Amino acid sequence: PTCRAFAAVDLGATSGRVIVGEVTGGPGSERVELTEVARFANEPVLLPPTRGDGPEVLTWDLPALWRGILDGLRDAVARFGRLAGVGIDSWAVDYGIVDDAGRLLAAPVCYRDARTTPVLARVFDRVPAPDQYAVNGLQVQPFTTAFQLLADPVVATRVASTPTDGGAAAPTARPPISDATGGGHPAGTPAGGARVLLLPDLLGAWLTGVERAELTNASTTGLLDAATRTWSTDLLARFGLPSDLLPDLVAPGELLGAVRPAIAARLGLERQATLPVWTVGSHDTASAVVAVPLSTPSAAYVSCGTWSLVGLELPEPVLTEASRAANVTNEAGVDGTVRYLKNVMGLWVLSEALRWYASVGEPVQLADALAAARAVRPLRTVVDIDDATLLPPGDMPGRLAVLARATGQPVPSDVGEVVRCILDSLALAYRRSVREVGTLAGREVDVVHVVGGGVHNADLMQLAADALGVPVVAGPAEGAALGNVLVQARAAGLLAGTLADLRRVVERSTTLVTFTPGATGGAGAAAWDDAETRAHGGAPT
Ligand code: LFR
Repeated sequence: PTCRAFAAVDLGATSGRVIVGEVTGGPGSERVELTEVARFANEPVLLPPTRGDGPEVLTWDLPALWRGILDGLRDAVARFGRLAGVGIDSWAVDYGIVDDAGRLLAAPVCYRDARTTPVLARVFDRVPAPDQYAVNGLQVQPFTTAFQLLADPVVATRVASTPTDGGAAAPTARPPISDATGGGHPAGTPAGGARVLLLPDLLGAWLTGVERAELTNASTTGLLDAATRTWSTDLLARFGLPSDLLPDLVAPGELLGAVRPAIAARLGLERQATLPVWTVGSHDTASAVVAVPLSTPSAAYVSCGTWSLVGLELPEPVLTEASRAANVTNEAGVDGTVRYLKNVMGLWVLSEALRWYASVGEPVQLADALAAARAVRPLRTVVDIDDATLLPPGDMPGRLAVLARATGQPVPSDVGEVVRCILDSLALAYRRSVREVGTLAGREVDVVHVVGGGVHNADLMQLAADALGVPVVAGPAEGAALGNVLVQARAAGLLAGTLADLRRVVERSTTLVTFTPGATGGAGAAAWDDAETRAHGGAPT
């Protein structure tokens, strides 16, 4: 019989998972059944310098992730006997650098590290933001891959050792934006032929020996042309980055390669000759959007996890000045679609607040924190949850207090008040963002679908419906893993059709829950309008 089980490796900022999706049912009635085979922690590690008093660097523990992936795949093989494929997705923008021989040169740095701060001051002088957006259509975030590359000493060495790069980026003519060249590698040393691989591409290359840049994640680098979906040689040159720094692009839904024999042996693959690795939407948000069971032509979505990605699926990018000014991003989706969305700071603020309470000796369970929040007056204190101070790890209650004071509102002091402030402020940001993307794309949003772990948070789902004033349809929770499996299964020939067809499979495979505005007597439109004013420091009404 045909093997119908696909392993999705889905890496999030707090945990990694290996989830097997089995395709069941015949043509027109297929379903995908997910089984979580392995879950492992993803804990960034601060690495100190060996000399001087420079800052510590926040890095990803890639060896731990790799071990978790291999162990998880081995368990998947043991449990399901055979696998029809593997696909990898993770958060975006972060990368590893490999040398000429493909060896990893340094621990990948976490996007929440502050290393790009000095670069950001210069990069927009060199390449003005409107020029960047006209080509890449990308939101400005301090962690965009291009900015990280300009802050990366290994890349600086590579740039210095590249004699000319089409003229425009010749180091003598244009001093690099980066000032990170202090590493002291002479030109031509290992960094000379270094290549940058986004994390899922790096892991895929470890599995198969094939180096590619998957398109959806490549669109978060700042170096992809949003219209042509090819690397922008123009932006690479203007940033002073060598044009051969990045591998060739590959679309989602292709065969990347077969798992190498040495690794296959470690996975216990005795019962099959080869294990294919398929390209998927390797940006987790791209895979999650595949699994959004969009129910109307004007439906919006929220991919609700560490981040909340709030937006629309569009056929073409929106590259207008108004769109740039609103910092809406045009990221590449599966099947040529555009993920037109805003990054809302997300459940990170909640999980980091709870981590903070635990670290100061006041641990609190999520369920208890949510119960305490329920008892607090709605919209008591609302902040701009996207404030840049909330990006790095640290004291979330303290930072929320600063924002509350700055906007003349009561300071959230106990756990209930802090969590209430976070949930209300998230819902408020969903409202703001859905309106913004709808207006800029010319769509009147009539329903909002939520996928990702956040769908388990019924308090947040009801608040979102109240704030948005339209129904919120919650599910599936494992959006990224399901989207990952769907694209693999189609590539392998077990499913067919367009994204709309794949989304019918999602509907058949999941129980969706609808939250109706006002169903539990929550705040109405006027109260949310007032909250919006207060969050931005306007006088309370
Ligand atoms: C969500 C996500 C977002 C991206 C952020 C950083 O997990 O991938 O889409 O902006 O993480 O990579």
